Amino acid sequence: MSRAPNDDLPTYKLVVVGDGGVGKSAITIQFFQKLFVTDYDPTIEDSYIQHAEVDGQWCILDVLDTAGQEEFSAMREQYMRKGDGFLLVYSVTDKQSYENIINFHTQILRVKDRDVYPMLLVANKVDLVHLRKVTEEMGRDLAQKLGIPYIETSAKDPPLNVDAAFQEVVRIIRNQPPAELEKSRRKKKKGLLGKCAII
Ligand SMILES: Nc1nc2c(ncn2[C@@H]2O[C@H](COP(=O)(O)OP(=O)(O)OP(=O)(O)O)[C@@H](O)[C@H]2O)c(=O)[nH]1
Ligand SMILES: [Mg+2]
Repeated sequence: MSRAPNDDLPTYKLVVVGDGGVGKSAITIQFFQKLFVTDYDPTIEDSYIQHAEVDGQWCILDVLDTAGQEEFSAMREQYMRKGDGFLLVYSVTDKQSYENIINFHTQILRVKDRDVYPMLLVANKVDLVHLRKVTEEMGRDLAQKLGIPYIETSAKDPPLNVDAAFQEVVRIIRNQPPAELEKSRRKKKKGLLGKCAII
């Protein structure tokens, strides 16, 4: 691992979400450790940190690999509050995981109290061509509906677009208009004033 030129770097907290078994840990471990984990060991919560260079600029990536299993869903709000950007992962072999993306998207916006937030739709396991149930078109349609970019990945060796997915989220975070934050603050204030007026 090459060292970053200095320690005064922006840190981006990325959070990987999606249903159980879609490959969140496989993608994260492939990115950080350059290996494919074949076993399924359900995650409770794991975090990884690493310097990374994206578009010639160094940063620190602090990645949280979350639990997809429903029994751990109570932890969601807490980690959503911490994230600067999110990878919304589903498996192209699992239609239910695709349909559940909307719930993660909605919950993130609600927790953040924003209309938009840096997110990337990640269609994983595209190497499993014969088991594929969610087409690229369906993925792109959903991404368009949510107003977020789309990427297809495979965590299996040789990996496809795994580095690209993390880099893309950093790009989305860096490129978000500063006005967005201000807009959501105003919205909040307006909401409070509105409530006062009713009372
Ligand atoms: N063929 C193939 N298998 C994958 C891919 N990604 C993950 N898998 C396999 O799918 C299973 C589940 O992967 P995990 O990464 O553990 O799934 P997860 O989303 O982290 O699941 P939770 O931690 O329970 O939320 C494992 O057996 C992985 O080896 C992929 O891109 N291609
Ligand atoms: Mg996992």
